[in-house]
Amino acid sequence: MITIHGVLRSRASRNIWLLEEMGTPYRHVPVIQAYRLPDPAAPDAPLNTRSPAFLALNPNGRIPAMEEDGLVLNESLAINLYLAKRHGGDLGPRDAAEDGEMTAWTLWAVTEAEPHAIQVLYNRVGNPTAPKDPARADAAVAALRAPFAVLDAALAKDGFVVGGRFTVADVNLAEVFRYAQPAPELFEAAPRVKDWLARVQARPAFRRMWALRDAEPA
Ligand SMILES: N[C@@H](CCC(=O)N[C@@H](CS)C(=O)NCC(=O)O)C(=O)O
Repeated sequence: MITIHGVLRSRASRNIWLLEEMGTPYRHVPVIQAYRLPDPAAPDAPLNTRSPAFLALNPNGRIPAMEEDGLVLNESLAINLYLAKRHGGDLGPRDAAEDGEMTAWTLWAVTEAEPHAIQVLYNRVGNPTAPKDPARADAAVAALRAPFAVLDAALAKDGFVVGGRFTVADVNLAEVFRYAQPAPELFEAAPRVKDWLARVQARPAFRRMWALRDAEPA
């Protein structure tokens, strides 16, 4: 049985979306971020990212973590690549070339886009640990213009990034580009990215994940 540790109001959403796409049974343990608790070390505190039981799974103290058959994996996007290859059929790669492309898009998302996209989210919507900084949001938007143009061009051929079909690469990219949604100007300048994100977020599996996320305490 696959277990995902981490509340859905975290990068664990990526894994739950993919698992809902695959229809694979899984167990969900809602480990919460320590910074969201008044006293994470209190005896009655819920399981959190500083709990010894969780640190044994991920010594970085970050959610998500995944367990399956004795394997423990950290890093949300690596977890998705593993799950897609092991259980995902055509959501995963059909051959080594597609494997390379899916890995490349995933690493591109996490290096070129995520550091800026998260700043858009934090500084236009809210940051759990610091006040909003509009100048920082604007700088992040400026830095995202080039990655948006690259993805927009890649989507021109058939509307997906790998293999002409919806894959784990789209899940991994979409979950990073979602953080930039509070900057609509980026999407207006990249209409294929706008259309693609709307299409993938309209998928029943994404909607199911989002409903589960909305059901969690804010
Ligand atoms: N690169 C990691 C980042 C994980 C991460 O930063 N998780 C956040 C929640 S989205 C977290 O656990 N924060 C808890 C904390 O900092 O105490 C991944 O993608 O899994």
